[in-house]
Amino acid sequence: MTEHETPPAGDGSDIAETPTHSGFVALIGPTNAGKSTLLNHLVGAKVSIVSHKVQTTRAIVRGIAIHNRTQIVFMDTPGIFKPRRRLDRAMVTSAWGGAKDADLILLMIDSERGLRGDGDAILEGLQTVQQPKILVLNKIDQVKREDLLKLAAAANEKIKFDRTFMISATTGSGCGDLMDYLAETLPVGPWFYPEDQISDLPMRQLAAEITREKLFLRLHQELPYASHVETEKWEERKDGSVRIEQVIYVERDSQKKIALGHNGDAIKAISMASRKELSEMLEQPVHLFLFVKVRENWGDDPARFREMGLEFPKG
Ligand SMILES: Nc1nc2c(ncn2[C@@H]2O[C@H](COP(=O)(O)OP(=O)(O)OP(=O)(O)O)[C@@H](O)[C@H]2O)c(=O)[nH]1
Ligand SMILES: [Mg+2]
Repeated sequence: MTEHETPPAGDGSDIAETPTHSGFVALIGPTNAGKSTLLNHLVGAKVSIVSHKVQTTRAIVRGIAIHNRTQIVFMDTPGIFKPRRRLDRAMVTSAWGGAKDADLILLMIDSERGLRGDGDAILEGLQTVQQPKILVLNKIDQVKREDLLKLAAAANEKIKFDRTFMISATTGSGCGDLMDYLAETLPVGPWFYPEDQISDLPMRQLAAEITREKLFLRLHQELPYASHVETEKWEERKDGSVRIEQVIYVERDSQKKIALGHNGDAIKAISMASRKELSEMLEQPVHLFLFVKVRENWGDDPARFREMGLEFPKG
């Protein structure tokens, strides 16, 4: 552990005496609790996609923030729920895997929803997890204070949390205290990433995620869950623009029709929204080409799981 006592190389200024701190914080919780919203808020940029629908995040996304002298690597995980499909199982396994790799576990609960649904089962699952745990009650803009206190007491009865925070990931209320606590609590050690890095997601993958977010926002019922987006081509052009080609995989021809929409309306709207966000993010003009392909068994294809950064569950 000696390397944990040296400040990072090149840090020979007057503050070199103050040791740096660093560590991994896993954001876990039921789906739709607001984990990705919090990650983006704390990192100060969009690194993980957000939607009002459940099961938006599919694999672990790391977002990196610096607070005082501490580099905090947040691991946004897929929400934990009762899995049905192979993809569901891979998502839930990845979430618990994220918890195992962390220095500290942040359990996020939607205060409006409380422990109903998957909350109770997650608290039970956490009992065998060794790392220090904190409870974060989110969406406090939606509930009464007395209900929050009751919820905090009920959760703390089941698990020994080191601290409980009450926040709103959308307004930022309570997030400063949370960051102060994390910065103080994570161990002394060198930073894991360069100072200006905010995510470990390759740009091609983030671009595919941005399109998937637009698809989640625009399409309904089973379609978002039956689809998957990959970036196939990324071509920087001499004029400073970039040409990006992406494929939206769906499972059936009927879904392809819905994804395209009447006269191509749906795909046009998805493409426009995604292109707008991508060009803002990349700070360059983007030519985005979306293709919808039917691939009946993409949900059982190991290559698709690899592309998403998920282990392929056998059987
Ligand atoms: N009112 C309110 N809404 C919030 C807050 N935080 C998040 N939301 C909303 O909750 C919904 C779900 O947010 P996400 O960040 O996608 O939730 P998640 O936990 O990452 O969900 P999964 O990836 O599906 O597990 C979105 O519509 C957010 O805008 C909050 O503090 N207050
Ligand atoms: Mg999420």
